[in-house]
Amino acid sequence: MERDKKIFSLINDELHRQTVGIELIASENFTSKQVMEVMGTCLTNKYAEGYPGKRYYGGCEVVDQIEQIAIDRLCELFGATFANVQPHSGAQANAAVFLACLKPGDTILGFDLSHGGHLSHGSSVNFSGKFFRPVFYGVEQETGTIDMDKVEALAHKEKPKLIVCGASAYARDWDYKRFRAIADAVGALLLADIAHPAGLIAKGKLNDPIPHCHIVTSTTHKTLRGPRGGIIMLGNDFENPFGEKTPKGELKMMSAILNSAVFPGMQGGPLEHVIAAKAVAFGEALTDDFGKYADQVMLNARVMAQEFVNRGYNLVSGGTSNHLMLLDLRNKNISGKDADAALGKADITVNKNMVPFDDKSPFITSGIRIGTAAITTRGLKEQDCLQVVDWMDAIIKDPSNTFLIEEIKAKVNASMQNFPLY
Ligand code: DSN
Repeated sequence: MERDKKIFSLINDELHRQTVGIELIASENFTSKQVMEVMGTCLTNKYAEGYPGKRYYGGCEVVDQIEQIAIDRLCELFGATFANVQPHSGAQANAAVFLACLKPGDTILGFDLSHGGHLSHGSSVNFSGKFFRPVFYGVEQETGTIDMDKVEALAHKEKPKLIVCGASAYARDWDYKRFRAIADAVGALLLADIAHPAGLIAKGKLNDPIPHCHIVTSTTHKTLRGPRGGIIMLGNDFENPFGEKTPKGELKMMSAILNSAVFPGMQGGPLEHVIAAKAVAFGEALTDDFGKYADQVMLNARVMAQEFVNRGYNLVSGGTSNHLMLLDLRNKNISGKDADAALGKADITVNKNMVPFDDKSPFITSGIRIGTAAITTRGLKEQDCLQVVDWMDAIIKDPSNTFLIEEIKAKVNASMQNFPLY
């Protein structure tokens, strides 16, 4: 069969783009070569509806082993007692949890999208906000952080069935223990969506949700540096179905209920090529090297955040405790959209982002979100991060100076040659 030149040529264009630029989108990363290789294998040909040992198709003896390895490695990585590695994405994982635990119209308490939350935690434009009754906590205007007393008061007022902690643009750690105390007090289940910080949590660099949250979901491709996909985990709450910790009788078979919520509830056949790549990524994350990467991700983020502060930038919450920061550009006289576009012209990729209490629309925004996972994978260290901030600051201060942007772009491209991608 003739090779599809058009598509391969476009893939080459994308590889070039990723190679020459500085990737600062907080939800992106670069997988290892072997993770990518595994995704492009014959495993994509296989249908395997069901779970290892309980499939609806013949010929699953090999993929059964692969999926079981992925499950076992994931449980080892996070100290989980149960894992489902089939969700196609984080949003699918969350949807499966809602399907398993809620009835239409039930109340969910999540983090406000406009304060840094995620669409799938109850936003009105997402199914989670249409089928359930969402209420939201947010951050304080003065501090940019969550006031747990206010979360507690809201939970007592609204009596949610499910509380969600986790975000897409929150630069601080989560008090899972306090969230659990609140959930217990109002009889709610607690879900942590750790899509962003998963790789940092896996290596013990941030608070651990597993001992405190009934259910934990994540994506696999952000700080965790795996293929695009989702996962669901349980800690100890449902280990002893009849024990004191089991919150509700009908949830005593939680692992079975979650499995059937993913398949057949939300999805059909699992993507075994992606599950195999997840297994490879979990294996990589179990190594000591991954711990060093996690440390460097956080160090790079702290160095960048401090440098932005030194240069007069307002950061939501004043800095960062994880891999990302949210710059409020309102004192810089430029919108998130325009900053994103100007930086993009110099091959520095960020995303425009609403800031809490934003007066601009989600298409314009007052902020940009910056993350350090991808540049850290690439090998950038603290000094390199200072240089990146210098380039960004120059462009943000003078976004229509095409000569300056071209000059910085050339420097960016030259500098990235020192950090080979593959
Ligand atoms: N919300 C996206 C992000 O963090 O970029 C992921 O769904």
